[in-house]
This record gives sequence, C-alpha cells and structure tokens, in this order.
Amino acid sequence: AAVAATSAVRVNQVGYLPDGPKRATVVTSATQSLTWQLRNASGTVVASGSTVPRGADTPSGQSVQVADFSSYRSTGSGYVLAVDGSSSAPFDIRADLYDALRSDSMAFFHHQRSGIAIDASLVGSAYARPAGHLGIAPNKGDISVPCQATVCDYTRDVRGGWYDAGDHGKYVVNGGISTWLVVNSFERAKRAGKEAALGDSTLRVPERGNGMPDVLDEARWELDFLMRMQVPEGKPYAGMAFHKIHDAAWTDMPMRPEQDAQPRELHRPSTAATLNLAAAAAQCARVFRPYDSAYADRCLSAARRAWAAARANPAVYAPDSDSTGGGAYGDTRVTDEFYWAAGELYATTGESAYRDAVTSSSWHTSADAFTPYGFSWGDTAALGRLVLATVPNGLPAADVARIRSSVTAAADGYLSRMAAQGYAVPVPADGYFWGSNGEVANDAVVMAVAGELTGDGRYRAGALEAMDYLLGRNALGLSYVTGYGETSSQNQHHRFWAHQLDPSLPRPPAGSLAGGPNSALQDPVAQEKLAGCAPAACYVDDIGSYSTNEVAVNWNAPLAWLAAYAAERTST
Ligand code: 9MR
Repeated sequence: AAVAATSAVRVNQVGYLPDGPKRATVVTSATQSLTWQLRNASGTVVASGSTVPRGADTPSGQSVQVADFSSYRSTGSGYVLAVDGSSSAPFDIRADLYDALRSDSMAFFHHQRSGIAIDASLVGSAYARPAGHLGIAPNKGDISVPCQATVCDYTRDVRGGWYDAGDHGKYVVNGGISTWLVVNSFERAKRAGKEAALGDSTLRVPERGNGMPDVLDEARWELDFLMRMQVPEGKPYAGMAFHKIHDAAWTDMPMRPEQDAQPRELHRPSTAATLNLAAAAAQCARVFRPYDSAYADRCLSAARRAWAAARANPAVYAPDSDSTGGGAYGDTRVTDEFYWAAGELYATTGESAYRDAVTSSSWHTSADAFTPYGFSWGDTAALGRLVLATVPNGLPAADVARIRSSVTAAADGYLSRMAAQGYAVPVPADGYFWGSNGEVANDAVVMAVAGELTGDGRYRAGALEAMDYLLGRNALGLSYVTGYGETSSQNQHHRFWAHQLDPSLPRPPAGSLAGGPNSALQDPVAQEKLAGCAPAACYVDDIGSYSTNEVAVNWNAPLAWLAAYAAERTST
C-alpha cells in the first residue's frame, strides 16, 4: 500500500492541551529562521512567530527547525501550523483531547484477552471473536497444558490472561510488567484524587457494573493467569513461576486464537518470571485491598510464595535461545527483579525481611537504576524506585529522599535529551531498539512521576511532549497509535487484526501502539524496505515487520498510563 505523503511540518496530529506545551518540528533545508503561522479552521492566522533552526538532527537524519506556539491557549479544532509553504496535518487544542485515548488504549487489553469470547456488544462486530485457548478443538490449550519434555511430568490449567502481542504466547515477565503499569496507572490516579475516570463502568469490559474499578477488573484478568503460572506445592520448584506458555511452533498468519491447532507447552520456571509474579501480586495485594480483600489476600500469599521460591532458586535463568514458537524473554541478570519485588512487598507489608532485602540490594544505592534506555521487561530496577518513591513506606527519610532524587535525576536526563533533539525524544540516538515506542512511553511515565514528586511543571510538559512524538511529531510524520491522527499505523503485526493479509479481517482497533523504529532491522520486511535508514526512521507500517510494527501489552500499558495521566484536568 502506498504511504500517504506526510507534511514537512510535524505536529501531534491529535492536538495539544490548552495548558500544555505546543511545539512542532519542521523538516527544511533552510538554515535561517522561518515564520510559522497558526491558522484556525477557517484559515484565519491566530498566532505567528519564528522557528528556531536546529540543523542536522542525528536520530532522524534530517535538517530541522522547531516552532513553539505554547503561548496560544484557545481551544478549537481544525488548526494547522503553516511554515514556508507547508501545512501540518490538522489538529485540535482542547482539554478533553485525551479522553478517548484513555479508554481506547486501555481497551487494548480486553481485545487481547485469552480464554473469553470478545463480545460484539462491547467491541463491535468487526472485533468480536470466539474465546481462544479453552481446550476446544482445534485448540490444544490452555486448560490442560503439559510441560516441555524435561521440565515436569504434569499438566496445568493456565487459561486466561492476555496474549502478549501479535502472537498467541503468554509470557510471565512481560505480563507482569504490563499488569504492574496498568495497576500503577490506577494507584497514581488515586493519589491525585482522580481515579473516578478509571472506575467502574468507565471501560468496555464484561465486568463493568460489578462495583470494582474497571482498570482493576482488566488487570485481574492477567493476575489470575499469572497466579495460575505458579508451580504448585509438592512439585519441584514449588512457588516459582513457569517462564511462559506458547505454541510448539510459530503459528501461521493470519490466525484467530480459536483456530490455533498447535500443541501448547509450559516452559521451565525462571527466577525472573517468579520475581515478576511476586512484584505484580504484591502490588495487587495493596491496590485491590479496599475493593476486594479476599482477592488481595490471595495475591499476597502468591507474592510471598513467589518471593520465597525465588530466594531458594536465585539463578534459574531463561535463556535467549528458547525462541521456537514464542519469544525468549531471556534474562540472566535478576538482581533488578529482586529489588523491584522486594520494594513492592515492602511497600505492601512493611515487614522487616522485605525492607532488609531492599536495603541490602545493590540497586538500593546504585546510580544507574534508571538506565540510559529507560526501564523494560528485562530492566526493572526503576520500578522498585518508582514504588518506593511514591508509596509511603518505613524507609528512613534520607533513603526516601535519595530514591526520589533518583527519579527526578532520570527525568532531568530525559528532559535534557529531548531539548537537544529536533523531535524531543527521551531515548538517545542509539536507543532505537525493538519496541522503542514503548521505551519513549516508559520514560514519559518517569517524567510524570517526577512531576508529581516535585510539582515542577517541566516534567509534565516533558511527558506530554513524549506523547507528541508518538502521535506524529516524529521523523516519519506518522502517528504510531492506530486511529489517532490524520496518518496513523494501520498494519501492525497481529494474527487477527490482519486486514493487510485478508481484507475480511479488521485493522488494529483504535488505540493500538506500534513497537516503533528499530535500527537493528530484525525481520525480513524491515531488512528489505529500510536498508540504510536513520535510527528514528527505521519503521515500516507493514504487517510483516514484526520487529518495527508489532503491538504488545508492554507498549500499550505505558501508553494507557500516559493517556489517563494526560486526560486529567489540571485546573478545577
Ligand atoms: O519486546 C521484545 C524485545 O525486547 C525483544 O528484543 C524481541 C526479540 O526477542 O522480542 C520482543 O517481544 C516479542 C516476543 O518475543 C514475542 N511476542 C511479541 C513481542 C513483541 O514483538
């Protein structure tokens, strides 16, 4: 399919908040400052000014200038920014800009649910589908799933949860971090007194109206699965979590979940998965407590068992080589997962054993808990810092102050990196990895938390500008979120939303975030179409490019977190 030409004037194609930053990037060979004009829907110039030449921008490989119209605060739709004969895509300025994205980006998880029919009354007929992996032929899972040979001699019921991405695998490390972000979005909103927007009957989920906040209903679908992945008592590795469950071989595309005829297998437990379960379940115990204390108790007991099992088996690593039929999610350094899980368990229980695990961890004082590339499924120390910085706990005040400073120092780093780049991206030029859009969103989460801790508006502005990047102010002038912006990703790698392969199938639903530029070109389509690309331009909206254009729960989770944050009104 032909790619629509994008304007040289790159904006957030959804728009800008009245009280937020409003910047655009202009691709131009001009070296001197240019005039920008902001025009309203009837073409009237409502503001104008001069761009700031920025010269060559390394990540995009483009020569750019920046226009700043932040001081314009009047609401409306159909604005365009015009510079040097080029006009941007149209955009809005309004306070409710992110209301729709808040629910659409969170609805992604419901669409990804395994083990339940996705009902037309909630999602519309195009996205409805039968339940996947409930043991109904041709499915072979997930009610009675055997372990791989050499792992164990029994079967487990591991139904439910969310499919990870465009595939049908379910991976505990990635499920854990994604659940954590979904629940954390609620916990953060609650601290701000704004959790009603995520409360009961705010989302299109089957559980709406049950008295439980819908965001927690959604998280519970995955938490139940994560707890099913725990090795039962009386078996070797009891209390640990199986690393993952997926098909014996990669399934063809397209293929809806209920059509999958491959054998499903449990892969051996890992310390990383066990600690992910411990962290997510400990967080569950704290956040669900006011709404369902019995469930909170269940989560806490799973978290304690997982923690003890990880301590007893501290070096059972998932190898990178285990990638037949599913992703590896290999991780051979788990000190960061120990720190994160200890932080969650301590914040929830206040118990000295967990406090000691926090304070004796090398990550308690390490200067690089926030890596230059942000946190990820394999780098979780930052999550420990975020919880200990925001949830009241019994650490000495000086420790809490130092932990909080580490959050703001990381956010300062992202801000200065954004200021130094033509497109205001928090990741460095060499940070365009598989899932770079998820990293951008994760960094924005850190900036938002720094804003909460300090009250300094620069951090909120940074988080919002990261959103600008995802929604069109980027090297390709493309919104990476389906259905948001004039030109958005439409062909993400997915076995059901595979319209590009079969026109009878839907495109990804609105609110689905593409993985984004990946300069390593790790799939054949990217290798063919993107040779020689500048890092931030190594992306193609083709269903075959799984290394640049897949969707995944760990990328939509920070997007949903951010959308909920950005949708909150700051005044009144
Ligand atoms: O997000 C994962 C990325 O960090 C890895 O480099 C990549 C290759 O191992 O795998 C990514 O995760 C994919 C997983 O392996 C399988 N389901 C889809 C995930 C997103 O592409």
